[in-house]
Amino acid sequence: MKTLFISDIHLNQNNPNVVNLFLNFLKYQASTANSLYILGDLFDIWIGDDHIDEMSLKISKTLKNLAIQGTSCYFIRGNRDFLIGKKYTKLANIILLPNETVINLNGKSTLLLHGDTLCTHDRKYQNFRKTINQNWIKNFFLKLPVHLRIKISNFIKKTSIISNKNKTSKIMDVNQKYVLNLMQKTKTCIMIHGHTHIPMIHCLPKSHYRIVLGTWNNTGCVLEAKKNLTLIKFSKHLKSTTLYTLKNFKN
Ligand SMILES: [Mn+2]
Repeated sequence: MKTLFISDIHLNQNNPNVVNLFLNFLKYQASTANSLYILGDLFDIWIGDDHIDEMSLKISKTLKNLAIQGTSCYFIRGNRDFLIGKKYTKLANIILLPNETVINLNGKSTLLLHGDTLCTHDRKYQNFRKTINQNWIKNFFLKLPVHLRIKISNFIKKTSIISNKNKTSKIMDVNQKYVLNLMQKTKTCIMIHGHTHIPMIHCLPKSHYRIVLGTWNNTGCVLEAKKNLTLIKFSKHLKSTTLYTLKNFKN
């Protein structure tokens, strides 16, 4: 029994190296697992299911093959691809999960989420998130012509990059207190998320763990759950390096 977790692949047709790295990962690594969980920001930008370009179509076909071959694939939306809808998830044969999902991972109650909602120190971002996640705004945006949606998305991305440059890493990181409260509220002892892009297994009090998945660029990052939990980095030839291991987490 093997379960894999990834996030923040940020697929973009202008970055074919990451696209190929991901396609290879699906074909040769993910296919050996029982389940694959993608915890958001699979795509760098998503402007609606009515605009499926060549790259996202290819990704959907490979994901669909994976499901046909027996690996169940689950998806939680990220802050970049929060507009992915039922049309695309159906096309790719991936199961869309709620933003916060609790699963049983080898007997441990585990909370899965993208991670942006944990960064509560960043008030400006949280307010922005709240605004754009309102249904009427999403529906309004999705009705705009494609070229306008691309323009707006690129503008938001550019503005956020500039604004993040002025924020300290503490502001952009997760709020520890919020994390512990959320784990208590959801009765979970493991939390797995992405978004902050720095892979790590954080040990929290009372044998609780927060696992952060890494972002993809020249290398990919995956959390493999078997008897141990292993955070792995791998290159395009799928040569892998173990970053961190949590041994016998079953006990
Ligand atoms: Mn993100």
